[in-house]
Amino acid sequence: MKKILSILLILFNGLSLSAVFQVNLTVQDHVDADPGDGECDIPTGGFCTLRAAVMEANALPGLDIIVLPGDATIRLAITGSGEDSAAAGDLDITDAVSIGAFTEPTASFPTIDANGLNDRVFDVLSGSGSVTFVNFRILNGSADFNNGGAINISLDNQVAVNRVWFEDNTANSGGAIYIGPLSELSIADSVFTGNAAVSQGGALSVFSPTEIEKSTIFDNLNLNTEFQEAIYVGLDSFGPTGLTLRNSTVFDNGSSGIYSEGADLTIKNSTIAHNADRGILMNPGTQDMIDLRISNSILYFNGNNCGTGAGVNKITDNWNATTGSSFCFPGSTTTLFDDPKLTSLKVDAENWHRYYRPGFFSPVVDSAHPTQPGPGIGCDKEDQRGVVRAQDGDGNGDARCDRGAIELLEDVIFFDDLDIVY
Ligand SMILES: [Ca+2]
Ligand SMILES: [Ca+2]
Ligand SMILES: [Ca+2]
Ligand SMILES: [Ca+2]
Repeated sequence: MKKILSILLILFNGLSLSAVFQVNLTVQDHVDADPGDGECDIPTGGFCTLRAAVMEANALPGLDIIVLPGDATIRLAITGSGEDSAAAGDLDITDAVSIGAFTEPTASFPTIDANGLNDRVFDVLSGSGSVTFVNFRILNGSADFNNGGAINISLDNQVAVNRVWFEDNTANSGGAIYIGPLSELSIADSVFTGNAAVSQGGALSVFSPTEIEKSTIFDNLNLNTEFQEAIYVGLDSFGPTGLTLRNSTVFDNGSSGIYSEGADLTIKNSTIAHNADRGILMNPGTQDMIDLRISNSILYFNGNNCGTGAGVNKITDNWNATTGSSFCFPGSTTTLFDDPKLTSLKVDAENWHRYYRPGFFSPVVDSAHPTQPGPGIGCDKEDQRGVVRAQDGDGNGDARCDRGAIELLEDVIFFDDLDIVY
């Protein structure tokens, strides 16, 4: 939060061209009366809706800031898909913008509800530049014959998603988010649940370099009859692609967790569990060779934890742990077990993240790569919840990172869970 506040202050103080629009009407959906006059105001009453704010921010050159009110449900209701000026259907973004409830606590995050819009929520059109979404929820976006139910990202954009909850969004590809070629996407501290896609990526479909960290991805659906996955990572002939996943939990998706078709995967300190079919599936497609780099991670109780076709270079002798076979994780540092001794599903105090925490006697505690937190093969400095790594979870006086998304706290060892059977 401090980081977001300081970024805001820099924006307020440093960029005189930035306009700040405070949304103050949420129960109705209206256009801006005069985009480009510097005022976010609807035709009558002098109010500012989210739609009017987006139209005004598009019309003003340069980065603008749209502040959403806390404890509000913003209802989008002006229908008309295929329109590209944010006046109808989805909110088209054509210029750099930051949108969010920047200073609100989690319990007061606003919800953008697209039920009744019959369109996706945000369409980041080509060349918008830097676009940031912070601190809110997106529900019920639908791009049923198109891509990206909540957010669609076209060429030449750098999109950051920070602490956003995506639920019940649907699309042909990328139920919540679709990113096409030649852009960048970074997602942090976010949750994807209940999203669905017809062809690819119940939660996300990515065709540009994408980083996901400290996020929860569960109960997303994919309705095709072939490979069905929560996160689809695709190949694009115009530019780089690939997915990096760190300190995140991917579970209970129907039916697989992550499917890469021709793109590299880098997975670090993540937990991939209870997905009905595969945890990870990789296929080089038209590529000669793609890389699977996975370290300090746990894959367990998926229908099949990990499968790859020929042509996948497994850079995996890196302190992973898995049930069943070590097919994807050859190497002496892989731990095979029948049961990782993690807790049943936990919900954090803010009802935001879900995760499986190691029990005190779990083999994943203090057993990640011995390098201290930092770049390279070692763990990151914080786990999925923001808990500082490394903690001395096994109480032997030597603090070392745990495998998986969650670091066992030193001071909870006396509260080990009754649901773990040793
Ligand atoms: Ca205006
Ligand atoms: Ca602008
Ligand atoms: Ca539109
Ligand atoms: Ca530890």
